[in-house]
Amino acid sequence: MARISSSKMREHLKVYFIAGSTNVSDPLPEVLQKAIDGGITIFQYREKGDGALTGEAYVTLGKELKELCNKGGIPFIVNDDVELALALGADGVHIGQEDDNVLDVRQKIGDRILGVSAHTLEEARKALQDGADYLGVGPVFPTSSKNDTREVCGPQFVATLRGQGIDAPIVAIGGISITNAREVVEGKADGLSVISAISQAGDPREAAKQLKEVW
Ligand code: 3NM
Repeated sequence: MARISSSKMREHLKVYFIAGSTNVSDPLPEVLQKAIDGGITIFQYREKGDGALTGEAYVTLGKELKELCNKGGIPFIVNDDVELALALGADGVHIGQEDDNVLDVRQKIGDRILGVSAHTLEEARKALQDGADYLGVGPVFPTSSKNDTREVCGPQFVATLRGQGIDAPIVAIGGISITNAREVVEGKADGLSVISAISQAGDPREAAKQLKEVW
């Protein structure tokens, strides 16, 4: 296996759904299946926050979600847990600046996909140098799905990074909805990453479909 190409990575990033059991009112596998039916292009299992599953329940849910992604033909990414990613045979891992060291994670996961959150030019450069396949940039808008975000950077920050020579695949995150998704696309991101726009939607399938149509 070789590292994923930038062009393939960009295709996968288009509609990037992130969720854990605390982000949904219906069972997450049901919501994920609807999102897959609506056309999401990648999924990240992010089990965080009050009431997050631990132990066997955490692993069992991950296994079920991974199977749905496999059947749906989309990559399954695990947030910030290399051991779980390896145990489940995930397609990749996403880490933040506060998580494990990028070089260490790259070494542990081999050629699997590695995504890294970056909020400045320096963080972006370092993450890519150390082995990231894509960058997560945000929050581009205010979000209520994560408490400890950095300051809102706006969708134009992605274009700023492009102007500074970062041409790696970038997915924008934070407060993205169908009403502002076009601004993100125009800001030169390769993908839209959302939690609530799909997980809290009355119809997750339709929400995913509409986000896909923005492209
Ligand atoms: N990371 P929603 S913002 C998981 O800025 C996450 O790095 C962010 O959720 C960052 O789509 C965020 O509901 C939450 O706003 C995104």
